[in-house]
Amino acid sequence: MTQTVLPAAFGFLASAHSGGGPIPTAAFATRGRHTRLSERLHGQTVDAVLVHPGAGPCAAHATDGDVLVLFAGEIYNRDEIHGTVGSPASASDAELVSGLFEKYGPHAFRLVNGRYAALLVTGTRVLAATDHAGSVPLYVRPEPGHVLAATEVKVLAEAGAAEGGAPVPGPRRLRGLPGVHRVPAGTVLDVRVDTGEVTAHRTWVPPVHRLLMEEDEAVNSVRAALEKAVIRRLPGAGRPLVVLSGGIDSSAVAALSVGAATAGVDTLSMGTDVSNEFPQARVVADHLRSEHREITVGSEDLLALLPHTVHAAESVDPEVIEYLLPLTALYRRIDGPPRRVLTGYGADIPLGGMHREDRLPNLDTAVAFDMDTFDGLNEMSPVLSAVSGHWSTHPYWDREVLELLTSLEAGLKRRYGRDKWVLRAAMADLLPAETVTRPKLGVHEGSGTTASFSLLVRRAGAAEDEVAAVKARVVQRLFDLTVVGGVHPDAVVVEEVIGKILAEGGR
Ligand code: AMP
Ligand code: PCX
Ligand code: MG
Repeated sequence: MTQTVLPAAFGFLASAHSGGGPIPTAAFATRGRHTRLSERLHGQTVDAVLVHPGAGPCAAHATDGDVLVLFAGEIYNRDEIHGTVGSPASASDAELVSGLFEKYGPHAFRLVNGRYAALLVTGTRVLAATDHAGSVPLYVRPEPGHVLAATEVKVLAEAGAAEGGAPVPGPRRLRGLPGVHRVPAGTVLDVRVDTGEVTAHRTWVPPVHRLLMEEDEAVNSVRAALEKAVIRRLPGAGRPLVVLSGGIDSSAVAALSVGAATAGVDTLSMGTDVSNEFPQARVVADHLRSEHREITVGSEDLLALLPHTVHAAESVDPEVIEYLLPLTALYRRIDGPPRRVLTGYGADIPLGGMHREDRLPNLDTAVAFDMDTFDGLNEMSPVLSAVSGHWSTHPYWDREVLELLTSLEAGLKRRYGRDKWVLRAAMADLLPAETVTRPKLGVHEGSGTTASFSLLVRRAGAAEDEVAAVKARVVQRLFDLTVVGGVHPDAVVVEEVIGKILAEGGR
């Protein structure tokens, strides 16, 4: 197999300080090699650990004069950025950010279409930046004279409570972790290291306007944007892996990958002993002639991975954890060298795919609500696959694709009685007719995950009307144990956690 091109780093921990300050141990869930660096700039010193795939030197940092950039993830509009900063084609993503900063200052991050978290240290400031979707989580703990930042919050939990510091505008605090703040999606937090003072600048907001378009124009725009996003996610040689459910979202990604990847494409489907969608995925794999594999996970084994899912995603949203549990199980079963994994995740958010009724105002309300509330759920976190060394990327949440899909008027999303009509029409020539027309269940339904988790809670003694509340408390408790408390997920027995919660009753 040809070498897969992966991001220079998957994550980092950094400590910027004007005086001293301990750096916590880098207890990432992300698997990879650790590269340490220590840089003395004019006004502060930076100690950092980058976690990265592969054995070579780590290119995820760049220093230019008094500017240091740490960069986890990857940029998808490298060509445009080269054009504006005039950097050599070989420039790393960290160097591109450094070049953009020299020209635009903190507005540099408004120009990047990527899947990344970045830290830029200069003068007495630390800029902590997320991509438009906040798809690589980033956390900061600012206090006067010392700023800690990391792509996994469990790493900062190790550092203990901060001793105060200035109030932080915008960013949400974290459950059980005083002094730690999450950088919101599409935001640069500008932290003054000497005072700990923080200013937040938005670099992206979800579109709230809607576009009226002729059918053909909408269909062609969606096809072109998605194709470009897939191509940009397949740099250089190598064989991508598409996680394929057989629904329109992931089948479209698989079809466009087959067109773009010269080395061929692998597809992978998961199911459980309770339920699977293997036949639907097989139809697509046969049509595309991908190298296809099916993985069956027992539902007991699946539920035993709840602590691992919360530990990796660092999310306390019980629904999101149900979506991510089957994917976590799937990623953990991908063995061998690090892979580049493409998914169809997120298509249903701007297209209103989970909203199964006909009225257009309600559809647009659902889209607007989901676009207003995705931030902080961490559902696209790369850590989910990085625990087994793989890099995942989600073409529907490419900045250009997401902006287009969100802004299309609702009647292009639901049309002729079909959900996600514009996407289905855009892919009609590349996929079997039955794939293009079939409505599909969500991953949590198709794999039986929601039902299995409900059954486990019911068996432990919860009444039917308590199930949702108990699930929410289980997920919170798993967060407290594995993310805040540092307990290894292998050491957590889900049944015991549920039992304790039920024994505590209403508390
Ligand atoms: P969904 O929107 O529920 O289909 O799930 C989001 C994404 O997760 C899909 O677009 C696929 O990339 C992936 N996925 C969902 N279900 C499966 C499955 N059974 N096997 C492999 N990948 C899946
Ligand atoms: N999905 C959806 C996203 C889940 C909804 N998230 C949200 N509203 N923030 C998708 O792939 O678009 C499923 C399983 O469906 C995950
Ligand atoms: Mg979907």
